[in-house]
Amino acid sequence: MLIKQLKDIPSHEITDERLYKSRRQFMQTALGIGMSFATSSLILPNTAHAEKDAKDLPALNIASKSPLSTTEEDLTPFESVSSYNNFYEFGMDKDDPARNAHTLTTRPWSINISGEVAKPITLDIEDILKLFPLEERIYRLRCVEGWSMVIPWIGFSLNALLKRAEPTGNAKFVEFETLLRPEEMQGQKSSVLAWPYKEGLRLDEAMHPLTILSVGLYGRVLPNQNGAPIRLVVPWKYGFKSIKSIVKIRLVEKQPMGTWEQTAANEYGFYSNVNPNVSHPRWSQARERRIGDFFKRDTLMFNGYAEQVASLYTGMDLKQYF
Ligand SMILES: Nc1nc2c(c(=O)[nH]1)N[C@H]1C(S)=C(S)[C@@H](COP(=O)(O)O)O[C@H]1N2
Ligand SMILES: [Mo]
Repeated sequence: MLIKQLKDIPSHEITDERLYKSRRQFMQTALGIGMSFATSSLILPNTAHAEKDAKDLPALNIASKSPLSTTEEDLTPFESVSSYNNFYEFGMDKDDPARNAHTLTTRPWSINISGEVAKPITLDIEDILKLFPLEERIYRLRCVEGWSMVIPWIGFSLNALLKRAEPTGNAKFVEFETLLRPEEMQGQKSSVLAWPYKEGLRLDEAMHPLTILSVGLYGRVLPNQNGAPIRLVVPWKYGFKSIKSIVKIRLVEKQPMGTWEQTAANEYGFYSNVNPNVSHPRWSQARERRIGDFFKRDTLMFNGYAEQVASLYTGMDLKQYF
């Protein structure tokens, strides 16, 4: 079953990194580009529909810069953040989302919060933008594939939204769901994943102040390819937990099953905390390449947020609960 699913996944996701690199180098050579050229210049595709510049997008009203930001590292340029993406609803290659996500209409848009809550609510995105003061939060994002970025998100803590629905004592986990609209999300016409995309967090992870809902980056509304109009960002977990274009949030008693866990449970665990000591079966997680860099760097425990989040996992064997 797994093999069947995997045959649809592009080769760079299933070959190891050495092969991927040599394929890139082969492509560079084939294109007549010198090997000495850093991979970063090749990685960034030409995308006719992608915003060339953050200034092409509407600006957001930002109330403050969060003290929870990571400030010691260079930001990944807007052009890379908005052109090198994983968003399988728009295709499986890194440049597909920037090319295809313009078909998504992000208004009207609402998020429904239901399940184990005293006050189920549906909030319109315009009301969300009025209700919650927006902060700039600079976070590292690390994909399980071995690349990373540093992104100035605009958003607010998820706990502010969840508290409005008043979770009951039975709420132990939170499940998130992406929009299902194959007319506008061409990737949903393929069965490479079970749509709609879903992800889950434990309630304490969801309530942690570092966990945000993001509505923008670089001071502007989110480019569609980054999960417009609203997406999750959980900086100490692998990128796939940060689900995009959310329409449903459900508080539940039992641990929910995320789309990637459902696709390959031996590869993608429920927790998926960034952990250099626990390898993915096909890729070591010890090192990573920051987009734009040539050399790899060491991956940090909990992606560098150990001080804030390690206590959530006290006493847990993180090899078992990967
Ligand atoms: N709905 C949805 N959300 C998603 C994905 C996806 O395919 N569909 N990909 C995930 C993965 S694997 C990563 S690494 C991040 C990438 O976020 P970015 O493109 O904004 O950097 O989004 C995550 N959220
Ligand atoms: Mo990812």
